[in-house]
Amino acid sequence: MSELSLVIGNKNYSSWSLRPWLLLKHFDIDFKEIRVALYTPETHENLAKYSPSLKVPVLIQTSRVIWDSLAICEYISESHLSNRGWPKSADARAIARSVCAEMHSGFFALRNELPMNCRKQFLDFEPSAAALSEVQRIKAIWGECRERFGLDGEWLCGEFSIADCMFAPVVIRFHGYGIVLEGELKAYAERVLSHPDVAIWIKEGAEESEVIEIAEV
Ligand SMILES: N[C@@H](CCC(=O)N[C@@H](CS)C(=O)NCC(=O)O)C(=O)O
Repeated sequence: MSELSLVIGNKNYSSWSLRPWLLLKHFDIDFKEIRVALYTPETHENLAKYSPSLKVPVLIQTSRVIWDSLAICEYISESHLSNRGWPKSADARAIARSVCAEMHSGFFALRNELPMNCRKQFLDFEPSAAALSEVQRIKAIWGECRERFGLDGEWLCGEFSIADCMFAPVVIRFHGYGIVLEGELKAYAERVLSHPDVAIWIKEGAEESEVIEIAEV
């Protein structure tokens, strides 16, 4: 039996759940997936069984409970990867940590206006000025990371890292809402979308039947 369980929400909508799930999958770490459907009459009661914050994701390792996506990614990197969740070089590690923290604590317009929705493809979506300026900032982050660390590998900070997990749901959003990317940024987004585990998440999300009205645009 797997010693780790990851509690996640609906794959179609739960962008925070995708982040640690992808880290575990990419590094082939065995875990049990526990799914709690969000925004149903039973959600509160079901989340209360696992999650001190009443949110997903939550990682459970025997009696230890770790909640919040970034804390879970940090924990997995330390406990199961000898810190390989972060880039090797101190420079890349510093940037990876900074962009992950920026993602985790910001981009509210993007999150509100372009919620992750694996089954949707918008053709004429027009983000607000606030969301557009966040899109520009994300493009700048990706561009700078690829320029600085491109020689070390094909991911944001060279080798695949927590930074790619933190931005994977953003790639799905950009794809779904028709945000145009060019050159290296387009190539990066395509790489993320064709990551086998991301592709599985999107497929399974799109196959879910629940509709969460507040997350629909
Ligand atoms: N800061 C948290 C955010 C977690 C979060 O907002 N999760 C959403 C799903 S993506 C949730 O559990 N929503 C249920 C609710 O608010 O009732 C993290 O990084 O894990």
